[in-house]
Amino acid sequence: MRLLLIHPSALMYSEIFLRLEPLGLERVAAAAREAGHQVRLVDLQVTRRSRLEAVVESFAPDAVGVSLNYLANIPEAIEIAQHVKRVLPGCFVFFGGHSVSFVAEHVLDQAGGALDAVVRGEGEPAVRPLLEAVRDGGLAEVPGIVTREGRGPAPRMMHGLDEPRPARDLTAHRRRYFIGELEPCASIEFTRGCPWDCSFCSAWTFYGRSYRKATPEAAAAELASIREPNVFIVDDVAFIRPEHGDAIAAELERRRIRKQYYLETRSDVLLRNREVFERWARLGLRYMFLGMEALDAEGLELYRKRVDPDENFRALKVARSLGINVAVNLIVDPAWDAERFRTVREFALSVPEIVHLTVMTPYPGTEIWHTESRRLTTLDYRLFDIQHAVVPTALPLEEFYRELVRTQAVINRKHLGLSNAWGAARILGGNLLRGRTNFARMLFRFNSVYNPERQIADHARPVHHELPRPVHTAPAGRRELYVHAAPAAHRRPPTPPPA
Ligand code: B12
Ligand code: SF4
Repeated sequence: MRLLLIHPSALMYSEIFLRLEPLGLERVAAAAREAGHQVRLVDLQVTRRSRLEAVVESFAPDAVGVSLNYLANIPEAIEIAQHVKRVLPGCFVFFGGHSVSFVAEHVLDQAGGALDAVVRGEGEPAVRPLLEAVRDGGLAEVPGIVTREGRGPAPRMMHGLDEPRPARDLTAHRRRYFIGELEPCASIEFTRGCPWDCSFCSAWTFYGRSYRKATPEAAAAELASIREPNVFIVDDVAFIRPEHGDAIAAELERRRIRKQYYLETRSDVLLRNREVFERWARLGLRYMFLGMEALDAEGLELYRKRVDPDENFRALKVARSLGINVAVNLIVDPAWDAERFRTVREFALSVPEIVHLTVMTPYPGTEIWHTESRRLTTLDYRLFDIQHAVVPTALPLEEFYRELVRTQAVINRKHLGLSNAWGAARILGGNLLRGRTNFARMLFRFNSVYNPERQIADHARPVHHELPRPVHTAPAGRRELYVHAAPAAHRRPPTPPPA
């Protein structure tokens, strides 16, 4: 069969700092190709919509799958499905990915006849049976399937991550993927899942709190096959198991692989496993993203982060001593007043780290979707991008955005190195000389992307598709939130989080 896989556009407020390859979709593509299908992939983060339309006509796919990791992309995906059905009425259209797994039935209703199915959970084990069923019948038996007739069997979970290797050859324009000054940048996955259970996050509920690892040999072989000099490690929390990080490092040393890396981890993991991060710093680890989330103990407890402020600050010191540049994330509570924003600005300017701000947002699949008692002020999918306030703000909304953007602007001037003109000029000069323009563009785009008037205007756009209204009852048990019920082998958290 001919299968066309599509990744929607980048979200405006994130593409300024990064734009990364659609790794999940490349893995789904690889699984379909292994099953003998002809596969094309269009990534709208880096491809014009007109090109997609041309491919739909010339390739005339039998099936089209759209990746929906982000709620904010759902209206665009529905619109793409409608377009495909208009041009190719017989084509089977399905959605899959993280966010849509939590709202599958609702999206099927909203898309009407344009959408044939949603696949919940991991795409690799589902795509072969799905395409067979599209050809031969038996759709209701496909693991993870949801159609207008109802749900099929529970989604299947892969035992390991070594296969299939992402079909990177299917992504055109790979030079356009970047994160900060790491350009061009590929992505890789060493582990999948997270054993913690933060209340605002759906990473753990999607994988049922399971945790799986690639073998060090397969991880190193995949890295060796990547042409880009920079790599973003997509793991939710890198190097939870130090011996796993060490074993991959040993393989890289043996094969003499040298790249620059960016990863995400937690403060307690960095403190506990300092040596492995030190070894990776020698191998090229340049940037690290630490989810600090809150500056005070009260906030950390509210988000069930299971670290204290002291650990967070000690982790920053350790990263500095290893020469790793750190980006920290803080969650902006819409209840913040001007004084609170001022404190955060002061903090951000007092530390050498890059500070990111994301607005507290209850997502389907998170605990706070059920327990957050403040009423949602909007159900517009497009505003659920953690850059907009979707619950009431203590400040008038305009003032909230003014404070938010002011704080981000102060932080970004620092982040982009403008307070250190020589540093910025060096990076910029080097990148431009090498023909890399993403970083340069990013430097100049900040003011056009981040501005309070635009954020306010986003709230006034006509809304065609809305999220379902949350049911405000705490789930009977956390398993009710899971997409995947983890098989016993993967169920035990590798490092029990402290009580
Ligand atoms: C890496 C990552 C990113 C990367 C890469 C994104 C990209 N281009 O793919 C970067 C850093 C760019 C990023 C950015 C953001 N991210 Co992000 N990201 C992740 C993370 C940590 C891992 C995703 C990943 O690559 N996993 C590995 C691959 C192999 O798995 P996968 O993509 O999930 O794909 C599998 C399945 O989902 C499924 N699947 C996927 N697509 C399809 C399609 C079909 C047809 C089928 C059948 C199946 C299928 O099969 C795949 C293989 O099993 C997840 C958390 C998580 N653990 O999922 C958050 C997560 C997806 N991100 C999140 C958020 C909020 C964001 C941002 C909005 C944050 C911000 N403000 O900057 C931006 C928005 C990005 C954008 N669209 O412009 C939220 C999603 C919230 C939501 N419900 O909408 C998550 C869940 C994290 C969280 N804490 O809750 N992100
Ligand atoms: S540690 Fe990170 S990935 Fe894990 S549940 Fe918390 S926020 Fe989500």
